[in-house]
Amino acid sequence: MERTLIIVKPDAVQRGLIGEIIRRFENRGLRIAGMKFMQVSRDVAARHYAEHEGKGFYEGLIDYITSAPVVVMALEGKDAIAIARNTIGKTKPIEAAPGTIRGDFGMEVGRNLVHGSDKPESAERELGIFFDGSELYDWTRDVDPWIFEG
Ligand code: D4T
Repeated sequence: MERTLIIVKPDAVQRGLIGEIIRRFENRGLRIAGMKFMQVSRDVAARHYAEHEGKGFYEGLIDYITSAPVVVMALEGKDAIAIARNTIGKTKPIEAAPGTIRGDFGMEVGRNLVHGSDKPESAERELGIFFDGSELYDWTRDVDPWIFEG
């Protein structure tokens, strides 16, 4: 089982899309291991987006992610990182396929609704930024054998 860090970004929260976005991940089969509603501080945003520091879009990115509350989630499942990424769609909504979150609700890269970790090392690092170990739960669902082969 793999875990990934998902952020329902400020634009999605403002647009009333929290439920719609969680529904898509739940429908896919991903299991929620942790979830909270919070406002991201500039310090936390800088840690999360450290790899982009110095890029032209960096300041706008920090302004955007700190502009209003977000929902952060730890989702788990086999290949959870890749599964979540293709549920979200390509970074630029113009390239995102219809049926993906960004392909169905997004127009601009700077308002792309959702974040999902891109690889296992990123997931581990990002989960550590947003969650204490005690906020992540090991549990199973009765339906899991009907979603995961074993
Ligand atoms: P996030 O991290 O928000 O899930 O986006 P991605 O993982 O899909 O894409 P990323 O790390 O390459 O970009 C992080 C963040 O920066 C914004 N961005 C990116 C932007 O405003 N302009 C750009 O040209 C790029 C590449 C959008 C997502």
